[in-house]
Amino acid sequence: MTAIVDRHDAVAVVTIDRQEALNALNVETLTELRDRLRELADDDSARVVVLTGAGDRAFVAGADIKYMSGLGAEEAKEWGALGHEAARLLEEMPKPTIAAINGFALGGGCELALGCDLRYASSKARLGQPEIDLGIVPGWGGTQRLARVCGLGIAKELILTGRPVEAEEALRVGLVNAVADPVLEHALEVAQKLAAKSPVALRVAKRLLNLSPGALEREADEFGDLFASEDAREGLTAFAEKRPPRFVGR
Ligand code: DAK
Repeated sequence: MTAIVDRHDAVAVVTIDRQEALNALNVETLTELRDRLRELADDDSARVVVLTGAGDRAFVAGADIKYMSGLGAEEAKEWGALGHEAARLLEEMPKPTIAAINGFALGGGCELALGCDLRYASSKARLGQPEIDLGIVPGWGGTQRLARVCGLGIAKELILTGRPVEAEEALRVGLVNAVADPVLEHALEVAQKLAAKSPVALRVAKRLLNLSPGALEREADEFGDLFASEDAREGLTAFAEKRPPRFVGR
């Protein structure tokens, strides 16, 4: 099991545990995560959901690049849909969701955190959307949610350059709500406070706050198409081969 649920009274903590790959998401882990989130969305006894990573190095270091390097355009769309569903469940389930970011939150990891209603980071956390350096783009809602959370200017800088940010900068640009150590303890404190509020009012508040025109489907489509490019193949392969990518522009 790589997506584990623990209960703390009415708070459910979901821990992604694939530490040998810094909790990067392969199909098995992402499917388990999606299934646990589906269950928690329908479970009235879980009033708040906290998402975190196992160990002290990573929240989620992204989608599994080695797995993705073998994907064709159609498979990439399916893979994209799975990640989109997980992020959408975090964003839309009728109860608050909190990311306790205990280390690297890169690529798909940052996108899962962006799906959550609240984000808290440990002082060692590093967040970012480095997909551009792999010849691809954020594909699990990052282009839309990062802009919504931090503003278009910050989102463009972070997505176009791929530059990761440390916890303090993440706080300054509004990417996280607070920096706290130990971060899970802080997230649990907030979660317990939310669990004591009216679930009905929380559900409605969350639904209203989320009202906005969506362009997420477009992102999913374009991401899949990008997988047919030589540059995506090169960027993803170069990571596995531990060498800098040589992009050719097609
Ligand atoms: N995937 C696979 N393995 C990973 C990984 C990842 N994202 N991140 C780390 N690992 C593995 C490393 O390969 C290494 O395994 P071994 O080589 O020892 O077997 C192990 O975890 C420890 O990592 P390092 O040795 O690299 O540790 P360091 O402290 O030196 O560096 C690091 C830590 C986080 C800076 C580095 O590992 C790194 O740069 N990792 C990659 C981060 C990244 O680029 N993440 C974004 C991935 S792209 C889609 C939509 C969205 C996406 C995909 C599809 N569709 C719509 C289809 C999302 C894309 C992404 O998330």
